[in-house]
This record gives sequence, C-alpha cells and structure tokens, in this order.
Amino acid sequence: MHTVGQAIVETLAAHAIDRVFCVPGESYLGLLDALYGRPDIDTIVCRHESGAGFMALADARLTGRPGVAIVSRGPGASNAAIAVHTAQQDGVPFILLIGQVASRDVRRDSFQEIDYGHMFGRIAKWTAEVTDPARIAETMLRALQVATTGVPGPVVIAIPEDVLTAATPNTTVHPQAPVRAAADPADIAELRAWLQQSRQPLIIAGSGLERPGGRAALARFAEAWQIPAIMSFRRQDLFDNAHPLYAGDLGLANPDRQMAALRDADLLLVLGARLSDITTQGYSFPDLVRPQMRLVHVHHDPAAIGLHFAADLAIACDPQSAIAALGAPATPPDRAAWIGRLATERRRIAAIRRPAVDDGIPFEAVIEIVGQCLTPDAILTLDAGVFAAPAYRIIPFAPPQRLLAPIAGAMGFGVPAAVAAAVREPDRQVICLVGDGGFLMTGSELALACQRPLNIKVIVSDNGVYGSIRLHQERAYPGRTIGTSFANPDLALIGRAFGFPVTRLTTPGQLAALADILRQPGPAFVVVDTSLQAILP
Ligand SMILES: Cc1ncc(C[n+]2csc(CCOP(=O)(O)OP(=O)(O)O)c2C)c(N)n1
Repeated sequence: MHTVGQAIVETLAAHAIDRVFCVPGESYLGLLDALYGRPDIDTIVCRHESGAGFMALADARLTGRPGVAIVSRGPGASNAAIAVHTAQQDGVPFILLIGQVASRDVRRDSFQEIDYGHMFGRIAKWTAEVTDPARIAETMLRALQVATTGVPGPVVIAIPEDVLTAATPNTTVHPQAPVRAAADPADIAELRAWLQQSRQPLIIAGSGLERPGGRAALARFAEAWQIPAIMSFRRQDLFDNAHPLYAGDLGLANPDRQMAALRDADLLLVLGARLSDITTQGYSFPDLVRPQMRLVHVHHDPAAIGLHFAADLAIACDPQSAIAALGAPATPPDRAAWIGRLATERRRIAAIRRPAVDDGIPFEAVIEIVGQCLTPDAILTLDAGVFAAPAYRIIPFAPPQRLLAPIAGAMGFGVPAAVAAAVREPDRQVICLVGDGGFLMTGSELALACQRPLNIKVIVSDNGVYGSIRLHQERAYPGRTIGTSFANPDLALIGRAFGFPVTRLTTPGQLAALADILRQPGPAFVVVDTSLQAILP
C-alpha cells in the first residue's frame, strides 16, 4: 500500500519527471514527505509560486516532459495562476499540484479554500479534485495524458491534505503508449502535387516541431522542396536564421512591406503552429475566414485546425510524420526569386538600427553583442518588455540554440526560466535578458544561486520605467506620464547579494566589456543603464 502522496511521486518518477518546483504549504506535507529521500526527483524550493511555475514551464520546454509545480492552497495557488495561463498560451505541458483543505472542509469556504475547477476551469485543459484515494492513479494517468496530448497545456490537480496521506491500493501509473495519428495517404498525395505546382509556397513553422528531431526534419524538408519558412510567434529557434530559406518570424507587428510579400504566397503550409492572434498579425494573415491562398494546416491536434481560417487540406498528425510521408521531390523546384524576395525582407528587418542617443546605452546595442557571443548551444531566456524587442529581430538563432521567451508575454518569466535552464543544462551557456520591472517581479529566484551553482549571465535593463507601457502611453497620451515610472533600488547591490560578480555599464563606450563578460565561463550579473530616448516615439 502506498499513500496517495507516494503514488503521485512514484508516477512522476515512472514518467522520467526528475525535478519538481515548489513553495511549501501545510496542506501538502504528505506529498512533500513522499519526496523525502528520493534521489531520483530533485525538489527545488522556490521563493514565489509564479517563479516555481515559470521554472516548471522552462524545464518542460527543455526536456519535452511535463513540468511540475507543487503549491499550497488558496494563496499559493493564486500566485501560481500566471504559470497556468502561460502554459495554456505557450502550449507547454504543465501539471500544477495543489494541496487542498481537508476533505471535511471542502466547499465550506474554509480557511484558504478555493474551488479550483471554477478558478482554473477556462485556462487549464483539465482540473480535478481527488476525493477518493482509490482514484489517484486514474487522475494521474489523465493528467499526464491531457497535459501532453494535442496542444500541450496546463492541468490542475487539487488533493485534500487528508487524501494525500491516505492509503491507496493503486499501483504506480506507468507511461502508456504515445498517441499517434497518421495522415491520410490521399491527403499527402494531394499535398505533394500542390507543392510541386506551387510557385510561391510558404511554411509557417510552430511549436509542434519543438520536439526531438523536429528542427532537423523541418530543415531537411524545406531544403528538399525549396520552400521558405517563417516561424510562428517567438519560435525563432526552430530554424537556422542564417539559412537562405529563413523568412523570419511572425511577431508583434511585422512591417507592411514584408507582409505584402508574404501575402503573395500561393500556398501556406502550416506545420505545427496554431495560427493564433500574434502569429496571424491579429487574425489578418491570411485572410479570414477563407484565405486568399491555398491553406494546408498540419497539426497534431485536430481541435487546433479551422478555428479562424478554413483549410483546403486539414491534416491532423504530428507534423514530423507528415513531413516524412511527403518525402522529397525528384528534382528540387526552382523558386530562387521567391526565396530571395522573402530573405531580402528578413535581412532588411534584421538590419534596422535606431539612431544614436545620448541618455545611456540603447539596449539594442547590448543585444547585438549578446547575439555575437552566444555559444553554439546557448539558451537565451527573455522576459517581457520593450528591451527584448530587438532580440527577436537581431539575434541569429541556430539549432540547437534555444530561445525561451513567454509566448503569453508574461513578465517575470525570464529569471526563473534561466534558473531552470541552468539547473537542467549546467554545461550550456545560459543568458537571461530582463527589464528592471520584470526583474523585481521574480528576480528573487536567483536566490537558488546561494544554494547551488547557477551558471547564468543575467543582464538587467535599468531604465526606471515600465518601458513597454510607457511607450504605448506616450503614443496614446503624449506627455501625460502616470503609473509607468518608478525609482529603482541599487540593482547592482541586489546582484551582489545573490553572490553574482556584478558589472554596471553606464555608457556605450563600456560595451566592449560586455563581450568579455559573456565569453568568460561562470555566472555574471550586468546592470545596463538603458536609454529611454532609444525606445520612445
Ligand atoms: C505580469 C505582467 N504584468 C504586466 C504586464 C504588462 N507589461 C508588459 S511589458 C511591461 C513593462 C515591462 O517593464 P520592464 O521589465 O522594466 O521592461 P521595459 O519594457 O522597460 O524594457 C508591462 C508592465 C505583463 N505583460 N505581465
């Protein structure tokens, strides 16, 4: 007989989930105790549940396995909500385990009680409250299945504290066979014919290719068929950005000229992307609801197809298996003019530089140096903020480099993601770019560096404002600044307090030092006095 807590831990271990992120609570001591003395599961203690959740998401993106965060009821679960939302928007498999009030007090509005089905019902893929210890195995099976199948996403499981310590007769849940669906051979044959006829095809690649072998399969396919590829929102790391077939990314606002070129595609082949808001430029590319060009949507989740754009071919399978089934044409089609046109647009965007300023360092210049100093297997984590905008434009990513940036645009993601990456991949270069606003939201997770080595280079943009919002405010209400400025503490001292070697860069002349810092091994904390002029309209 196991306790429910032990059954959960055994099930995680059986699924190769070797790390969990938590902030403790009295409501799940029975689960914590089941983690005691388990060398196969690393329990990472975090300083805020949002940090724990973001770390779990970053770890999931690096391992391909569900990220797990364990939090206390009410207040703890509320703090973790941002990670549930981010997991949903980013399509990341995430299991949030919550210690619930004792069974006898459930639905009494008892101390710190929340009905998590209501709270998370619309943002989680599935929520459950385990009332019968005998049903923990079934609940875990479904949690793992729902989190990882279709568009991956968040699952929330609440377990009352007395249920966690109750005995359960169930055995551990072992991994089941992955669900595989294959494309209809007739659809593949039709698509092959369309690809041969098409003069100006375009691939939109998305997170469905963020799986083992996905990047290599995409590159081989694009090369064999000579099709340019553009990445969905913040998925630049799926394709070698220096490749002639790289057409860029669909971001917050692509230039009109580039969009005009993309609209000239006669066949849009969507591979593992969801065609969501930002990727489709606010549901304007392609045309709603019958696109102006042929649309072929390949996605492993049939529920992700045909939500806004009617597809001429809808293929519900893993994009890698569709690519494999398509094979290669006998002779690669000659689409040099089309490929060249899209590549020119992409290069034009990457070459944009802001005019010189005299109020500090334009963060764009920092990003340019970061791009030059990334090692071939670097992991770059970005927080949300205007400081990061040039990174999506300028940095030439190439697999196996990774870009971990919140698709949901959640501030506070950058530092926890870097912490999780440094723990998961201690030998890879991990660089985190974060604004002063985002840093003071979850920068406290750097405290893990006081406990274990964290080989992270943190670069904080210190501009004294919530810059991204200030920029919008200045456009909408010129000169009427309110609610977007703040006064910072000494950020360099904070870095030092976490045990990092700290450098402060105040003038563009000092930027040469940054390259040296980034090329040296070991942790570093760099505070950049960032220009405001460079971002304001
Ligand atoms: C959790 C969260 N709160 C608020 C926002 C809205 N928001 C987007 S960017 C931004 C400002 C970011 O400021 P900072 O980290 O200093 O970077 P900067 O924009 O100045 O470069 C805000 C408040 C958000 N995206 N996420």
